[in-house]
Amino acid sequence: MSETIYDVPAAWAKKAHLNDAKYKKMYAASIKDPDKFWGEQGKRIDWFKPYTKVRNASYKPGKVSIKWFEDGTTNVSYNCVDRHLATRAKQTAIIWEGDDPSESKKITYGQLYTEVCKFANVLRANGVKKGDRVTIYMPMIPEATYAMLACARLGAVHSIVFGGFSPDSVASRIEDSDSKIVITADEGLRGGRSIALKKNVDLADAKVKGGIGKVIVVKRTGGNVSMQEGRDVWYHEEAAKVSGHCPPVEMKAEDPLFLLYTSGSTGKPKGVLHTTGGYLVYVAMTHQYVFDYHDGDIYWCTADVGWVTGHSYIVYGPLANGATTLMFEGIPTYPTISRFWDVIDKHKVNTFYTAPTAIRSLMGAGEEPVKRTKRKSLRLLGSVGEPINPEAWEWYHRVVGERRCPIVDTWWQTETGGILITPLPGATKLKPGSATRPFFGVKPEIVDAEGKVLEGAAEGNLVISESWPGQMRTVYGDHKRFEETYFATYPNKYFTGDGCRRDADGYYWITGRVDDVINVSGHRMGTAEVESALVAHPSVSEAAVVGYPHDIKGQGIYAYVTLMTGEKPSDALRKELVAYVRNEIGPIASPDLIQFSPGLPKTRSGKIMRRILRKIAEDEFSALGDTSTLADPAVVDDLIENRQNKR
Ligand code: 6R9
Repeated sequence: MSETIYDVPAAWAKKAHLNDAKYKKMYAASIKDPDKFWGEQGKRIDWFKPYTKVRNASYKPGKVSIKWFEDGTTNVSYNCVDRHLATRAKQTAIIWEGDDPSESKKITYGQLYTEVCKFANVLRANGVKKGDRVTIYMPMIPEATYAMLACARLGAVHSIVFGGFSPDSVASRIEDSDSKIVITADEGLRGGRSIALKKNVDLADAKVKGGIGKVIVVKRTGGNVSMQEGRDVWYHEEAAKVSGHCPPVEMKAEDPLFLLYTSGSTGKPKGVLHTTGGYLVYVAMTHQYVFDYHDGDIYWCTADVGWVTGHSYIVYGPLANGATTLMFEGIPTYPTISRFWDVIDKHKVNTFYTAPTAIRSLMGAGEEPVKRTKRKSLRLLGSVGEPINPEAWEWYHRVVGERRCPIVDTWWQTETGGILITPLPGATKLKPGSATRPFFGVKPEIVDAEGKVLEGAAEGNLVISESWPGQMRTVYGDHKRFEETYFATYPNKYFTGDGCRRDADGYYWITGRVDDVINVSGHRMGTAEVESALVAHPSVSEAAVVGYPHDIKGQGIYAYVTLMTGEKPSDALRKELVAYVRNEIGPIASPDLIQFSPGLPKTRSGKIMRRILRKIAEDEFSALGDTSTLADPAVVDDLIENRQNKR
């Protein structure tokens, strides 16, 4: 395979924190003596009581336990806010860019301190204590960050639910996390359209056993909402009653910081639990090195705080480093398709971190909408969420970055807390489509189906064989599920669920999920979740969902649906099913294609053979493989004949 290699630009070699030799030396040291390496790195945050133990992690079957810096105490909110006050009180912490380009504001570290303290005092006045879970269902406004840091300040555990999720999804996450309180806004605003967040919380309340105890409502649009006496309070009214000081609670390194629900192969989304000390050390360090952060940089990650990328690289990593982080409420195409580039010019953004799906959709509009902007401030580009195809990479590099900006293609997961495989600007030569090399302390391995570790150039499943401080600690309330999902497939290794190839230069190329998770526009969706939403519809008897290649989204959702006896397939029913799934889970789960099929390919023991359904959805009829174990091979001919065309 011919591949282009991009050298480190000369301007970068001079100013970057790292070069290739330094990377190699530090990497070797991090693997040889992790205790020493992380013992030093842990000092990048402030501790109330210093740790004496660094790492205490075991992946042993039945005994998985992960602890870092366990006897130290600290507070995340203190590290992201208070400790910067002496030197940065007047420096901008957050640049907020509203959905409407006429709306933006800057929040200094001094103001951030007051806002976070007020929010914490409001939470406390409304009954929140250390260890309580708090659900946050918010648009991309500064109050979302204040709320996160306020929880951290009190030692409460936040669980953010993405604003695009349905009332059902909100309800099941509130119930699973046993949150007594929800923070929301009257409405969100995206692309000129409002999203009825408060109304969704009202609808969710009816579905939560015992109901929601308390709802704090931030006023964003001033839209009409109904407030329920005794349950709902306005944030601005509560905030007017409290002081702008609130002492941070002393937390143990392994006390929980947040829960974030993510989709897996089976069952309901799981609550990924991250803790205090190790997580903060890891996100601060990766933010510094991966984005080659220097004081004065204007840094923009376009994610939503509802996803892990927003947690680690809009809020915690940048703020721990005293950076200026840009928070964007809107979408890339509103009011025009030049919006991203206009915002870069408006705020003189130096580092821009986005998702391949956004790049592919903007690519479709050609170069002109980019070229009409200057982008002179840009120095570094980043990508996250899914494999970036080399065409999109090249376009991003050539058109957006005018060949002077390196691209960091960062591979990681909700579970990993921070970036694990990535180029480091200044140190790493780039190959379009490759996440390149492991970050410090990360030991990736490629294994075959039997778990044999493959050496040299190889392709197989990606596992990580040592612990790193940002790693998730458990599935909330279900440690057994944690062990079974991540540590049972390949004993003594963390299984990522991703396929991967390592080339002769030791570069890693992520090939996508190898389990029943599909990645739609960088968002994870379990096929089982979409299937259970479909079969809940009265006309549906059975459903099987797979991913298929989609030009913009990366993967689209392809659903095979068997109807109840007597139900007739129709376009109207197809539309109804799409709307039904949107309503059950949220718009990101909408099936792109629905094929009505009288039967699904099953083994004689009744197991659906997804491999075959995947191949049909991918248009690879010649590669169906062995179909001899099928109970009724004729089903396959019907499926091929009636396959849905790609849009
Ligand atoms: C951070 C985030 C995780 C899954 C992961 C993988 C895919 C993320 C990627 C990538 C190729 C990259 N993924 N970054 N694949 N190259 N640079 O996205 O977390 O939402 O949990 O998704 O996303 O398949 O396993 P999350």
